[in-house]
Amino acid sequence: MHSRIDLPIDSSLRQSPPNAARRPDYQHDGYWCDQTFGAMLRQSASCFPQACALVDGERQLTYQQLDQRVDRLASGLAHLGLSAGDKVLLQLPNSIEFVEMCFALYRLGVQPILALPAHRDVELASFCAFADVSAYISVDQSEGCDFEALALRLQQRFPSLEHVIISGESTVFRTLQSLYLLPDEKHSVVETSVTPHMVACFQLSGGTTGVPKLIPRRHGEYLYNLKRCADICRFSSETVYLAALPMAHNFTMCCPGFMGTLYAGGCVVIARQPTAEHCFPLIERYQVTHTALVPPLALLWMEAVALGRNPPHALQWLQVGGARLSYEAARRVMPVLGCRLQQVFGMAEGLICMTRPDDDLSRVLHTQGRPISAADEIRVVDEKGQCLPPGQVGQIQTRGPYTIQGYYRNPEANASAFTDDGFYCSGDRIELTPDGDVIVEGRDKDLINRGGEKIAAEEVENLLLSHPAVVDVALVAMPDDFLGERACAFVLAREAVSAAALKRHLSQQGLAAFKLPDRFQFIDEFPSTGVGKVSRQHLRAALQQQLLSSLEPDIPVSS
Ligand code: OOB
Repeated sequence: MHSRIDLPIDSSLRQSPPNAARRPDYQHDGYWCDQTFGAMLRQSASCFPQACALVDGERQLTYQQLDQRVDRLASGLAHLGLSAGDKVLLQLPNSIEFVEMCFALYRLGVQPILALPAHRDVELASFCAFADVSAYISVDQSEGCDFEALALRLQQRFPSLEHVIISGESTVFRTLQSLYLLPDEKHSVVETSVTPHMVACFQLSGGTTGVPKLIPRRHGEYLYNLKRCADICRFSSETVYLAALPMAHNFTMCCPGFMGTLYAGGCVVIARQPTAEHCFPLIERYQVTHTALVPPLALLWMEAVALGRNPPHALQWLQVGGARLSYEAARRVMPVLGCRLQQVFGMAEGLICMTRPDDDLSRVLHTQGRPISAADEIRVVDEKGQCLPPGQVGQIQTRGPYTIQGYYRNPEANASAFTDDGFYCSGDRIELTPDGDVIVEGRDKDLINRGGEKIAAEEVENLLLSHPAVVDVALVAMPDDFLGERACAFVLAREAVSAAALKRHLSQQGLAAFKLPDRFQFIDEFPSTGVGKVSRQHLRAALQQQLLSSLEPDIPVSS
């Protein structure tokens, strides 16, 4: 078996006042793993050579095959001239190619910027503007997008983009598949000088607003992150993990994700789509034990069962994170999907909190768990930066062994997102329970300020979700000349329901009148971020657009 790092688990959170001691030396204190991702795969391949590592459609690879193919690919990439320290833009859909490419780049010390399949010119160009990117690795076509044309546009704007590597067919660019095909004598075992302290990859900041920023993650700390998650989630060689969300995302990659599964010797089943239609049959066929979803998808999976689809029987654990899972939705997971729920509050910048397998139900339904490391520090502060006691809601500040100290080449963002003593301020509003569990109340921007009266989107959303006709809902602020902001509820309904009926439902439950949404808008689908979270930014923009084109001075309640 793998050697595990022996560190205290679950000891109570360290609370420290602002501007306290210097940042601890996590490397010196033994938190970081003395290993690289390339070595981690090598170790798994030697422990479980014939076990199935990856399933992608009808293709399957053992650990030994994966390890060897990664070496071949690394050698092909080295032959192109890519070497340690180079940065590449990696944008592949969930596939064996994605996993192999990650490991090949990690082995070479080439640092991928982990773009999501949904990113387009705006995001990709901004990544190229922040880093000297020497290659773009993508697919030919996907979801109606011509990525070769996109690659040409990027190359015109960014001369450093020397190579484009396309998975699939290409007459213009080198194909990814051709990189495995060097004649044997040209393949050399790539000797790597990669150390645990080096940057492995760039994750992307993933809030629901703004263009993503680059987050440097190092081999040693990122491995520590995934091993702690894998240990807490009890991943083993028996684990079958379904990668349903984009594999480039921190949640699916390392919390514990597919990397945690490969560390533990389990099997990763790759889903091309996160829908119930696609995933339920995969879960049954491969006896998937674990998967991870964002709340809107968890709701759609439950809706699929409510509409008559058989629940995915093999599934033992569903991790839900990335956005607030309402209590109403959380309590339905077990009865509807037949599996246990684990709530995860995480961020690409570092801090991961999760409920534990042994937690009682109330803790799992009401909280987003506690940090994965004994060295994680969380403090909750008010607008003036003063620490608040447990039980009070404020802004989270966090510091720890795998939480970054700054974005890559972004002094402006760093000035506002990090404190002098190295704590990261994510903009989330949380409460800490006396037991050290985190309850996420929302983001700063989710608080609607209606003429001075504050409405927490979460509270109203929760009540709306308890209406039988409502599948999902998002409450966002709309600008208003008189009150500053008013509230608009976007509703995905499973059957016809009027705005008046929903308002009545809210009033009957005793919601203060000022918190009743000023407008209801029924929609068929929520705009989503790259990983499938509801994009409040898009909802706000849509409202803005409607308001600008509306001639009515006041805002009607649509029904
Ligand atoms: C995960 O990472 P990111 O970087 O895409 O997004 C981070 C942000 C957090 O700052 C918070 O605003 C929100 O997403 N968030 C949650 C949440 N988990 C994340 N908000 C409420 N409840 C939760 N459970 O989203 C991510 C990374 C690793 C694991 C899980 C999620």
